[in-house]
Amino acid sequence: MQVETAKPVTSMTPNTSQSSLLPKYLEEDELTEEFKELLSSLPRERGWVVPHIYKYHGVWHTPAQLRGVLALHQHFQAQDSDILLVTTPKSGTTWLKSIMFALMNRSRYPKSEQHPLLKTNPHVLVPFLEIKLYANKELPDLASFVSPRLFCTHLSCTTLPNSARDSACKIVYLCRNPRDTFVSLFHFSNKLRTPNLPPNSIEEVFDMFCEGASVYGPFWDHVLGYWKESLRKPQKVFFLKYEEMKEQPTLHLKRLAEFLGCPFSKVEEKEGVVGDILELCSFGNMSNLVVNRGGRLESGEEHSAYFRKGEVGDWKNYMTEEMVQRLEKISEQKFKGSGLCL
Ligand code: PAP
Repeated sequence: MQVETAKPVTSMTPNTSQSSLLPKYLEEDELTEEFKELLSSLPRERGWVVPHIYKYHGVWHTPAQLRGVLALHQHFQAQDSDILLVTTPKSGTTWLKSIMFALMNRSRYPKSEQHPLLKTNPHVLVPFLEIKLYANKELPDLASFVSPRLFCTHLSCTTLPNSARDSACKIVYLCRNPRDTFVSLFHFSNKLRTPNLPPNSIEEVFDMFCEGASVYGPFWDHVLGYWKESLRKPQKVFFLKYEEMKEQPTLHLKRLAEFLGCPFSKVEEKEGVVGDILELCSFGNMSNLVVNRGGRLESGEEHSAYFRKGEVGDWKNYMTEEMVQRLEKISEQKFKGSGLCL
């Protein structure tokens, strides 16, 4: 199984003007009148990075994200052979992008110093649909992606394009416990805020997270939607938690390979291919690569912003007992009777 490598993007020189520090998909300029009208009809909340986020079909988006979602709905056609990696923001997207890229391209790039992941950031190799491919005015040319195409999205189950839901394309879903997800999102949002703006206070954005007002939130609805789909259609939706991947990476990588229809052969197992992929994609390795320590994505984010600690349980360093209790209570209420526990 092989997927086409998307073209690497050369690093952009950091620009110190206020708006240019924002990733493109977070900027609000150049919105059409029609789009502004749509925004004015939607519920609005203060944004964590940009001034406002808007609730569209039950999900919170920045204006630029929403523009990508609409373009995606209008133009993207999933193919039966497509593979979609779907994640809640800050659940380990970068990690699973690397793992899935390495897994699906393992015959093309066996363990070697030429592996694309050593030279190219995972977000370039496995692009986001709504915040990269469909984020610009021009529509993407997907002809260079060979089957099976591998894309990533943060879209909720309820806002996936119909073709993704109705086709036989496979979905790999990744989530993470709400405590670490929140802490990671808090840090990331402050990285994206311009130096001229004061950082978000943890208390303020915590309230917003609990109330569901975070990008692609409510967090609990996102996770629960895919959890239920994975129970209903286990052949279509593979549900994975960051914590279980951390705890038993070999087991889950093998399960993932089986789900995707490219199980490891006995010979591969004997040759240590599973371990090689995990080592290549490990936090220690990826975060120390020159490409990931410097440079930016075309959309503006520094590569290094995607590699902070990569641990389970960092929330203990940031959250009070009261905050933890509040999250517990919400999870209990939202997940009651579903069998889901995070
Ligand atoms: P995204 O959803 O915005 O694309 P995402 O990659 O999910 O971002 O978030 C980055 C988180 O994944 C960071 O978590 P932290 O803030 O708690 O540290 C980052 O450190 C973690 N991460 C990135 N790469 C890896 C990896 N190879 N292994 C484990 N965790 C990783």
